[in-house]
Amino acid sequence: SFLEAVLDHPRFRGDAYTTRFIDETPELFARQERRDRASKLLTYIADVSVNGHPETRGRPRPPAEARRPEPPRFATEAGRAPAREGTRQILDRLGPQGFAAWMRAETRVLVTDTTMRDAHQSLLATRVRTFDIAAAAGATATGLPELLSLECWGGATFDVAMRFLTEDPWERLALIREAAPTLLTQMLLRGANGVGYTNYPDNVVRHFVRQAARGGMDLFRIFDCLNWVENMRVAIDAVASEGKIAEGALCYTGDILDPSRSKYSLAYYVGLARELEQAGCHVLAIKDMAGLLKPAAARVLVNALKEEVGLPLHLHTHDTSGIAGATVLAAVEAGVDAVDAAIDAMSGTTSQACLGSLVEALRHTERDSGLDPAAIRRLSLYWEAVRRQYAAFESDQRSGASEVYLHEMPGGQFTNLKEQARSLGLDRKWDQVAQAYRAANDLFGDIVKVTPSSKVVGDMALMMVSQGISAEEVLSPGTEIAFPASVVEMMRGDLGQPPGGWPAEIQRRVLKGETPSTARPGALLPEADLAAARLQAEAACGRALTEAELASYLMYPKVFTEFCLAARRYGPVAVLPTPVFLYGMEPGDEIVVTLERGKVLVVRLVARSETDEEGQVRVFFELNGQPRIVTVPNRA
Ligand code: BTN
Ligand code: 3PY
Ligand code: ZN
Repeated sequence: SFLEAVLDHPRFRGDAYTTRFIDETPELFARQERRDRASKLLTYIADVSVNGHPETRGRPRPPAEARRPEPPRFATEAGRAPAREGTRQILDRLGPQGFAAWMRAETRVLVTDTTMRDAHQSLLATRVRTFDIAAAAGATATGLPELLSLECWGGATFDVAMRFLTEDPWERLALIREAAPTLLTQMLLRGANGVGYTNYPDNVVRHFVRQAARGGMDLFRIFDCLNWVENMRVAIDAVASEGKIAEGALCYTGDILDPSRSKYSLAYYVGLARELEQAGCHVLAIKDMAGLLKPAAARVLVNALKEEVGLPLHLHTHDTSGIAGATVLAAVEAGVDAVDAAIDAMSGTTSQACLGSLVEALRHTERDSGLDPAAIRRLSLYWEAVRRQYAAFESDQRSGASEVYLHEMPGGQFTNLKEQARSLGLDRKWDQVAQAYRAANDLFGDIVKVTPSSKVVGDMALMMVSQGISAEEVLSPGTEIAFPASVVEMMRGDLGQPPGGWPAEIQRRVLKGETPSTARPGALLPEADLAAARLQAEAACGRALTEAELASYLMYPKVFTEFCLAARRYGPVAVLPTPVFLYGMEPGDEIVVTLERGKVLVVRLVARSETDEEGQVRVFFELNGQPRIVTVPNRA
């Protein structure tokens, strides 16, 4: 045992024992730490094997004969040497401004692979785990060395990792960074909302950006959910001062070719792009989060932005309507510098356009991406097998949906809201929810809908349908309405200002006499006291925290604290293969778990007992050949 090892240690048995014993014999304590981690993981495996995982209960299961995902090995098998210089090295060499000039000078179209962030956020409720992402990162970097970037972090992945996957987003970033040293990493940052759903104090945003940059993030796509540049400046400046790439995004809504949607005209977007350039962005993104940009409009928009703005242009769109491939190709013809796509098996519908098909479509043309279609196919086989393991999180959206032009829901929200409507018993009223979503948008004055403003519109739509309230009734003085809290906050000015301000009538109805603010919320919020927050967080978690962990706590105090406590109980569950994490093991199953490089556990589940009178189940394991018994409650 640990104690015996300590007592037997020559330093302890001799008289040389001092209080520095722990510091001077770290190997003993490291071994104990590993033993603790192994015991905790056995507890987790026993628990999930007996009780299942709360996230998959009652959901479809992957087929029993599912193939184990194996990332392709390019360097050894295909004779491709790992690239020595990729976009990461170009950024290090040239800095962000030089990098932007390099982007503009490239003839080929540059491509971002969104598989590790937006694709699974939009298709699988953001549930893809570090285990599967980190295993793909190295293979993607070697198989597709010509990529511009890996979008792999931020957006909803940050809180979902802690909240539902019991894993640390910072650890994910570190593993990706290590596995893909030649490619730019890319994240989605919601401006003053950071990776959360509400405006944070300026120093919280700055602290977060600094930790992300130091943790290996290179390219920050920054947007504001109302296209209010004022609310993006703190984030843009923070990224620039870390020497990283600030990509300012204009969120595309409406239809520039539709004269009746004049609020979101070509002139509006060109003006916004100029503001972003003035604000110091290095790259400009068209962020078409709902997939509303039609091919003809893409041609016009890209032409105008390339003409009027000096920044390289990066297009992001979604395939919700089924037409994203045409939009991307139109943008490429019009001279867009970079585009987003997802590996084939993770593309289509609410996700991005299909990477392999776009690469093929541009092959042997002037703007050939240089990416290898065979490598994409092999990576896609990996992702196909990964995706199958997440069957519990698939939506029932199997086809293109032109209804998106009606409601304009972002890719990540569409299937999510459908699920939410189902849980409220409104599944047969989906069409009404879609109509109400549009009506709510119009009540708010026709706004950009993207996290978190899209959530507010969704809350309002669900309220209208579940209570049977029409748009006319919302505005009628005769109806007393309890508006969702998120609606009250938005009308108060807590998310910032939309172009032209909030419509006075709905604002009055919602605020019931309270005075709204037009100030930048970050200018009103007091700076967070970081030292005090650290003390609080460390007391709640019972251990010292890194600066990055403090950044998690500042944005998500409750979620982070619960994650810390769950991790203390269950150990580093991120190292478990996904089927084991989600469903546990059956008697006879054996897995090999890598705790850290060179530290491997062989775990065999031998048998489990019946539930005893106390409601406990004993689970019999072999851990590296040694018998271990874990007792867990049967909660069923
Ligand atoms: C957390 O508290 O954040 C994580 C909760 C994990 C609960 C585990 S998952 C496997 C097992 N089955 C349950 O129903 N609960 C535990
Ligand atoms: C997010 O904010 O997570 C988004 O994906 C917005 O499109
Ligand atoms: Zn998106």
